[in-house]
Amino acid sequence: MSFYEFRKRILQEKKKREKLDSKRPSPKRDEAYKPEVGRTKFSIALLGLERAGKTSLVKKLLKKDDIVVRPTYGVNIESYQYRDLNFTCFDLGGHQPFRLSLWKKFIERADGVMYLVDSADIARFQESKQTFWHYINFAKPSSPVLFLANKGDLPNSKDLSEINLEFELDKFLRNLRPFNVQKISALTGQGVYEAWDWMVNVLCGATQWKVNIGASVLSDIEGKIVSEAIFGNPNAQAVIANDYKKLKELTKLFAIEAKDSIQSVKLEGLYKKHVSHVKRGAYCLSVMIDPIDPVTRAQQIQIRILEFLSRNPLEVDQDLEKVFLSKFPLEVEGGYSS
Ligand SMILES: Nc1nc2c(ncn2[C@@H]2O[C@H](COP(=O)(O)OP(=O)(O)OP(=O)(O)O)[C@@H](O)[C@H]2O)c(=O)[nH]1
Ligand SMILES: [Mg+2]
Repeated sequence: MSFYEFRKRILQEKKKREKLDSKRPSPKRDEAYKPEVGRTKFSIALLGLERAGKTSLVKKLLKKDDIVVRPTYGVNIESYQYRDLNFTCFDLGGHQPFRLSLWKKFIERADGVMYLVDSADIARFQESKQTFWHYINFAKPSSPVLFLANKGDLPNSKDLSEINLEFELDKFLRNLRPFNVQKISALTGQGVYEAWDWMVNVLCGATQWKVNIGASVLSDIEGKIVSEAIFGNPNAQAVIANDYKKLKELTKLFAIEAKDSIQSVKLEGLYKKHVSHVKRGAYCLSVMIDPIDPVTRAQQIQIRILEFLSRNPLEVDQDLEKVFLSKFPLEVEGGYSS
């Protein structure tokens, strides 16, 4: 069968399926994610345009380094065992005919979704963004979604903050599902296991859907510190005292760097911790979080706090820890346990 005949056939099938789908009840949108304790089998759908690196990721996980990757025709279904758990990976072909004919039914079945983008292929960001936002609607309302900026080994790959802005990932702000963004390289393996761990932890309920914030600094756009806080008990505070000093310096530098942009986000590493900076309008807010926590979640919370502060300027000199914990008690864990 020629490619065009094949395409014609799947478009016909797609029309038939859409007719059937329109008769099905739509899923509830208000169910929060609840992990099922004791469950050991999960399915993960791997999505992304062709050449994003889905098959390479599966190959890396399965340690099949000797296999040459070829474009996926249809879907590869692979079993992967990790930490006594069994995963069925739906490695879907990214070419458009497969997106149209196959993606929806696999996404609907999957317990978790991973979306890969080639973070060096700027020319296809728009297409990838539209594809992501279109197909993510078919995921179960509560299933975790992990957005993977792949090909992080390439020198021209975009960093996480640029990917966040390009793909408008802030929109997950109003969404109940667990969501995270990570940078990986399916070729070198960089970040691959950390990414898988996040998905596994969310599916098994090991990671609460919370962000553990160790310290926070609010500055104005000149870099002048307006409010600051180290979270948690005095012991934990002593442990991070040095990092906290560094956090203040980094916040100032970020404020100066981001001065001319209306909004900006950046993620930096600090000894075994992450620092996430967010700038909106007149303020910059930085937080120090554990690398295991979802960075995107931290940034979403920061953006909401900045929006809150710009509506309520009189409360700016309030204790920052109180602002976090009173506005986001179910989402923010104050202080590190160490
Ligand atoms: N430099 C670099 N190349 C990568 C990386 N991941 C994948 N590639 C290359 O990108 C090309 C496409 O990779 P695939 O794994 O086949 O991509 P795919 O998303 O499965 O593509 P389809 O099956 O067509 O949907 C291959 O040449 C890979 O070697 C990466 O992290 N870094
Ligand atoms: Mg493939």
